Amino acid sequence: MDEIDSNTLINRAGDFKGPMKKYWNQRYDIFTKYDSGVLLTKELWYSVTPESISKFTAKFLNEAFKDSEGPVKVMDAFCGGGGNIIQFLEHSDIVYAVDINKIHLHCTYNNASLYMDRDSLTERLVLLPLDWTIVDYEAGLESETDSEDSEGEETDETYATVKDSLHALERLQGGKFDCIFGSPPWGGPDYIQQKLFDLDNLLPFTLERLLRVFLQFTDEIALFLPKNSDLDQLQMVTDRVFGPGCVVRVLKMSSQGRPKGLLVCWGNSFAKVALSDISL
Ligand code: MGP
Ligand code: SAH
Repeated sequence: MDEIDSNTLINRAGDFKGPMKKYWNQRYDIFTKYDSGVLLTKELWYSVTPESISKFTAKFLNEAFKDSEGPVKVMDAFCGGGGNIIQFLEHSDIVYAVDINKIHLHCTYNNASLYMDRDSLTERLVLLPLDWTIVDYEAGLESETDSEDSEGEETDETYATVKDSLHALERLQGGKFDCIFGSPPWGGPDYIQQKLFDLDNLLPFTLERLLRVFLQFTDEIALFLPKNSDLDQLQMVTDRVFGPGCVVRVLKMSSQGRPKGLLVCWGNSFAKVALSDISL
């Protein structure tokens, strides 16, 4: 039985048992600089976006927003181990990295610092602990928890507290984002056991709720979703959230010739990008 906790940092071949072994074997596809000191928890090992896909995603976003006024500002709503963040930093100006898990925010910072100098990170990377479940898309912000309850709340070394989340939301509401990207949890390696992945099973919300929450910040949203996602359901959710006739663009993403996931994009800026304009 595999007893390693999902928040444990693992980095030796012997730590990878059963279904986890393949992720260790793919470590240089996940981070080409793996040997420079990459930090990943067990959960991150199976969640990080492989580097070639993150690179393409960041170039695709850059192409979509290159003509926007001012610096290009991107939020990764589930930054994890920084796989996507590193490439957003290469191709955008200001990058906000959000995650519920402070260990993961630390991994993001550590891993990004292997790819670029710390001065650049200080100027262009904003790390925010935030639990998205605090946001209620119907009532605006501050849903399940009253902000006054957070007064005097104890600190938590692993997960964002209510106070952390409210503070992060204040920061996020002050900024105009060109787009939000996110690779939310799919429920772990067993996601592939479903013939069609039910998009109501994404975490921490259904796809519909996730989109409604993100629409409070921007109309341009890109998600990295399971390769077996139910595309009929995707269209239905798109119609419900954005209205019939709205285009959702779906790109199949592979690494080393193997399909890994779908880059799913909503918004006019994504619709107009010609793939031939993206250098690979
Ligand atoms: P995979 O499908 O579990 O493995 O993950 P792989 O290597 O495709 O297996 P194969 O046997 O089909 O070759 C593929 C990629 O999907 C990972 O590298 C992650 O980028 C992403 N991914 C996988 N899982 C289980 C998750 C998850 O739970 N959350 C998120 N955000 N991404 C995941
Ligand atoms: N794209 C990332 C991996 C994302 S993994 C990379 O390439 O490294 C998904 C992340 O979602 C995890 O780090 C997890 O901590 C975070 N997460 C899960 N529930 C969350 C919530 N309620 N609010 C914010 N982040 C959450």
